[in-house]
Amino acid sequence: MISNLITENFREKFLQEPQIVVRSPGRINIIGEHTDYNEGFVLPAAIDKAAYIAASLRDDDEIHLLAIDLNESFSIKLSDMRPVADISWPNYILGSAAQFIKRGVKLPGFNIALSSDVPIGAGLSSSAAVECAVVFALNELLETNIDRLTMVQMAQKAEHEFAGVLCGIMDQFASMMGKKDYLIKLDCRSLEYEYVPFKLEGIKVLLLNTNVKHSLASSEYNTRRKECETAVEWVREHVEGVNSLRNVDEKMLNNYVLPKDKLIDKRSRFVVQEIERLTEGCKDLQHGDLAALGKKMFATHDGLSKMYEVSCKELDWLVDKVRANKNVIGARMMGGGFGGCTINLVKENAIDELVASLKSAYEKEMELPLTYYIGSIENGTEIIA
Ligand code: GAF
Repeated sequence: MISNLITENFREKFLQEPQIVVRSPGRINIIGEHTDYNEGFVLPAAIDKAAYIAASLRDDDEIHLLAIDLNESFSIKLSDMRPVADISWPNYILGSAAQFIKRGVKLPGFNIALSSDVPIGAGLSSSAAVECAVVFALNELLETNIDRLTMVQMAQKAEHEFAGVLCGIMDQFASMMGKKDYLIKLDCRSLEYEYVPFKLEGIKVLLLNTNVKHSLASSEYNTRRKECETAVEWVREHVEGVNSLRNVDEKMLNNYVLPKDKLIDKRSRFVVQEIERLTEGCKDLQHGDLAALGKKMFATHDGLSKMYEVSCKELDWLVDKVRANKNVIGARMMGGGFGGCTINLVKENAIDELVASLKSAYEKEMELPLTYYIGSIENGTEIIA
């Protein structure tokens, strides 16, 4: 059990018992990609892969961290807390702790041991899982009584300020608010959400990991964000009350964006179409029309690949290979892009054969391993000990 492992490691390193052990999951997203920072909708869920932290407060001003899986330690004084340049993992913890200081909470030193089975760089939000776990644990230990939604926003800020990725709110929201067997339909403008049942008879969520680490992801991600903001500015010059692509339709793009710049048009048109696709996809789910939802997932992939240009040859290959397979209802790349996983809705009894045939062909052609997981949908951030 991972909670035993983490407690034992904590004990060995810090010579004390942890005061709390928290689990916070990674996420999948059925449809609605790159829509969150454009104030659109997303449809994510928390999964059974999670980050686990054991934590205790100290009575001095020192922070001591242990990454069990990497066998690495890191220490810093509270007064020196700032983003670290050479190693990334402490930043997710420090950035989350820094949010308490920003809120005027008197933060003492602390010890944290971290372990995670969310594969890194797989587009399953391993960083959001850590951020949510840390914010949640410190909130408990400090008795600050911060509500979950605010904690989601604090975890998101940690990513902005200490990891330098200007992410939307989807990943942290899904990790913190996940509910077993439900998707979350989240309106990223109002932050209103509803849980959508997602227990499909005979169909599983299959995640195929390209094992391409998305090294371009953070710089290109921030560029995409800027491109979308540019489109909004151009439309706003002509249409009152436009604050985000959520308020924009394709006619506005034809009139005010396309004549100015084809690239900005392509980017923003993808987002406008994707927001619409998600809305329609939710109706498909409601009507039990999985085939229609699946088609939209393929369309999302094509948009992400050709219009938003955040795919890569390995992701495209995996999606193309399952396109005509009658056992695959829908497939697309998932998350920020440039690597990571594809998400596939697959008939349960066809999974083994599908994986076996893809694996040998993929590994031969791409010279990379193909790994896979079944995404089972679980609860969000919680105390486990
Ligand atoms: C990353 C980001 F962190 C999310 O906020 C979201 O924008 C996603 O990429 C793309 O949909 O996971």
